[in-house]
Amino acid sequence: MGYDTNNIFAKILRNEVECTKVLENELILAFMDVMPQAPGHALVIPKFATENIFDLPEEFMHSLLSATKDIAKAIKEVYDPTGVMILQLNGPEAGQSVFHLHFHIIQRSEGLNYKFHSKEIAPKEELETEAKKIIKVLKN
Ligand code: DGP
Repeated sequence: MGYDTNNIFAKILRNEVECTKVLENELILAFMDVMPQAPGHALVIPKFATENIFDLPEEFMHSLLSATKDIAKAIKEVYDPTGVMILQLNGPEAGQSVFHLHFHIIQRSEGLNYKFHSKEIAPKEELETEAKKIIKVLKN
């Protein structure tokens, strides 16, 4: 089974489904996870149709990792967590649920009310509030 062009992130890339963007260039898009495990939970995806990291062309690697690092740094600055987790899942057995390659960036701190993976949809206003904080730091 190949890449499903109707997966939700493909629809986001085609502007058929809304998302709360934090960063975009010609190679990548970063936006808030609609089911955040912690405030500021962001996703970075390549503008290339691939389910997983194995089929990603080299030319996307730098942008993808660079954007992931910039957002991780912004999350560190905004929330001052003791840790930042970067997750990338390949295949259902690894827990992947959306089959377009993505990196999760999630703050971690002891005592933080950390939610389960893909469980609870956050209100749009909440995602926008957190996105604004991250965008402000990214722009500095
Ligand atoms: P994974 O299990 O690594 O494939 O995680 C997919 C993530 O995508 C999960 O944390 C929830 C998030 N997600 C699912 N549907 C949508 C959506 O429509 N919009 C956004 N922004 N995130 C989504």
